[in-house]
This record gives sequence, structure tokens and C-alpha cells, in this order.
Amino acid sequence: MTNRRSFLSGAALIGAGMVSKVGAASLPEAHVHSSAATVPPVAPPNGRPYNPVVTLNGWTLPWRMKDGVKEFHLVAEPVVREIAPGMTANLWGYNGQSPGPTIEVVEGDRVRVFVTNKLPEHTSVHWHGQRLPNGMDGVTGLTQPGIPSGKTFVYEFVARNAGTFMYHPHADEMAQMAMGMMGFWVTHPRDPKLHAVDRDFVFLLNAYDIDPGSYTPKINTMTDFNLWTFNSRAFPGIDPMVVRKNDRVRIRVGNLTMTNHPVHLHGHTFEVTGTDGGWVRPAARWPEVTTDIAVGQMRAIEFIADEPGDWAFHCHKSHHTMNAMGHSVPTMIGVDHSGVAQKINDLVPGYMVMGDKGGSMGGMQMPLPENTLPMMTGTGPFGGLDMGGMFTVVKVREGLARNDYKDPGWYQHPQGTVAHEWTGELPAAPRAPGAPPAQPSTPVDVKRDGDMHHHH
Ligand SMILES: [Cu+2]
Repeated sequence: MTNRRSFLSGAALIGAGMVSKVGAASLPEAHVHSSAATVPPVAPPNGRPYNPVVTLNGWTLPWRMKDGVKEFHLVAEPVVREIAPGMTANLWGYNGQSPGPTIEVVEGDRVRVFVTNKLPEHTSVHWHGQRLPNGMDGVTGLTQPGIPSGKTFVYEFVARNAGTFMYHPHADEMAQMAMGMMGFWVTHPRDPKLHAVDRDFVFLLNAYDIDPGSYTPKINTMTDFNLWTFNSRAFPGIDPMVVRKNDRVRIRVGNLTMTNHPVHLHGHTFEVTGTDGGWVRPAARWPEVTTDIAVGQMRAIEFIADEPGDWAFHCHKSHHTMNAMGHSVPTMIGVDHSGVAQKINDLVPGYMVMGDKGGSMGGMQMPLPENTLPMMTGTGPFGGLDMGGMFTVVKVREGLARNDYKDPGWYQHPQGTVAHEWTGELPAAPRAPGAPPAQPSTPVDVKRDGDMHHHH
């Protein structure tokens, strides 16, 4: 989790981590950022005013204003990303990080993006969702040749529509996106009062398949990923989203994985106020607590943070809130292993029975191979969280300063408001008729070949 120190060092790196100024006359500086800490939003130093976003475990790319054009410099390159403390990955990204930095512009801005390719193969950048001249769309072979290794291309267009966008390669996509090449793009409304919120968080959903003990994603994996991440971070490596009580909060999410993710917020109701295509008209919005984000989609949700506390925010596919695991582990709940483990241990030293009381790893200390994460982990004020992957916490607090995003620690519950053990007398608990005994003794995984044709 982020603390004050990592915020400060993250902010310092933005200023100090620049490449040499040689050549700056022709190309804008390629700012780099080497930490995975969330950088608090930075007010625009020039150009039209806007309310900056907060990139979860990321940062916003500074620009150079030249003759009224916002010039950015992206460098596509291999990077080392810390997925969570204890695990790093060799990814491909932009300007020192995967995902690349967020690009923030204002509706009507003329934008020029230089893209330098430091990868061993050609690449391109597609500006997902933008209205732009066809030749700026970044589709290798269709609208431009690939950017060869070692070369710099330039893209230029007017950011016509306010909204939520992404960027990613359209060149050897399977490999390059599986390696982490992607970034967020926000075009702010020309009128900063339009769609204004107090806190505006952005991140991408991404996924990797990295075998325990190794560092590089397996890029041929189609669906069976083992690391489900927000901005290439897995819980407990994902920073909390810290908000002030009664803030209007927006969270913008883009999905560049191979499957959909129903993201779920606890303790509040939200509305989807923006999609890939722009803003949702107020009359077309409805309240919900989970919204599904399909592959290639972006969604902006908004809510009033009026309930103080530490509220879980996560993908609702339960295997997406876990880290690297063996998928071939059978369900063992209710199976009595007594005696079996010792017999197997004679053959396989170190064998461990898993899951006979459910899957919780809370009390279990297993040796892990080098460079991987526990499957379910994270510790809260009440013990183990049994979570990983696409999970974080929205921390709603009173009395925070306007630009204060540092982790306030765990919520202090008012006395008498936490679920607790009941030690008084119990009312009679009726049992379901025919309920099985507490310890079922027969296997339940019965499958018969004829069953599928049974109902004709
Ligand atoms: Cu998911």
C-alpha cells in the first residue's frame, strides 16, 4: 500500500527523471517515471484549464506547448514493472512503465505525439475511440507502415470529443498487448464546469500469464491468465482510492484483457456516466453497484462518497481476485484427508493438503517460488483478506485536504458498528428438510454421459 514516502518519491521522480535535453529543439523531452506509486494530480501548467485525473499506480505525461500545439513524446520500450511487492515482471510499455503514462488534453486541443520505437520489432499506436483523420488511426499495414525499431513517427490530430480513451499498438497486437503496451487518454471538456467531479480516477484492466519463478509473460496465452491486474498491479499492490466524504467521485476503467470484468463497488450506488462513445445523457442513466466492462470498452462510473469507511472495489469474477494459482486443483471442500496426506508425504515430501475446509489460505504459510505472489493475500485490520488480483479499497474519509490522496490507514469504526461474535442465547435454528449432515461423506462430482440428452 502507498504511504506518504512513496508518494513524495513518486512526485520527485517526475521532475528528475528526464532524459538528456540534447535534441530537445526538435523532439519534446521523453519524460520517464520509474516508480509504481500513484502520483497525485498535477494542475496543467499551460493551455486550457481542466480538472486533472489520478492514474491509479501511474502518472500523467507532461507535454511541451509549441506554437499552440501540445507535443508529447512516447517511447515504446522494455520496462520492469513491480506487479506487487515481491514480484516484478519484464514487460513492454512506454516511458519506463506499463501501462504507459496517461495523456490528458482538452477538447479542441491540437495534439502532436512523437512515438519512438525502442522495441526489437515494429510497432504503432492506435488512439482507441478518437475521432481523427484516417491516416492517424495507427493500424499497421492499413493506415500506416509499422514504426521500425529505432525510428520515431509523429501523429497529429485535434482532440475533437471530450471523453475517455485508450492507446495501444495495432502491430503484432497479441504479443505487444500481452506484454503490457497500453495507456489511458482523457480529453477534458472545454468548459471545466461540465461533468465536473471532485476526484477522477483512471486505470486499465489488464492480465498476464507469468509462471511462478519467471519474469516474462507467456504471450500465446489466450484466456488462461494467472495475474489479473489494475494498471499492471495486483492486490495488495494496488493503491487505495482515497476520497473525501461527500466528494463526487468518478472512476474510469478501460478493458484491454481478453475477457469481460464486472466491476463492483461496495457501500454505494453509482451510475455509468460515460462510455467509449462519450457521455451518457442523464435521463439514460440508472443506479447500479456492478457494471460489466467488455473487452475493448471503457466505462466511467460516478457516485457520491457519502458513507465513510473502507469499501471494497473489485472485479466480481472470483478467480480475478486471486493471484497465480494452479487451475487444476480439484474442489476438496468436505473431503476428509486424514491419513492420506501422510501416505502421500512418504512418496512426495512436502505434499500439502489444500482446501478441505474451503480455500482460505489465511492461516497457511507456504513457501513460494522466487518472483510470484500468494494466491490470496493482503492483510487488513481484522486479519487476512484472502484476495489478490483485481481488488482494491475505496477509502472514504472526512476532513481530507483537496489534493490529499495519501493512504489514511484503516477505517476507525464507530463503537458498536462492527460485526462481532454473539455469545448470548441463540434462537432455535431450523434446519432445511433433508439437509445433509455437516460432513458429507460421499463424493458429489457425479457425471453421467446420458444426462445431456435426457430432456427431449
Ligand atoms: Cu474480472
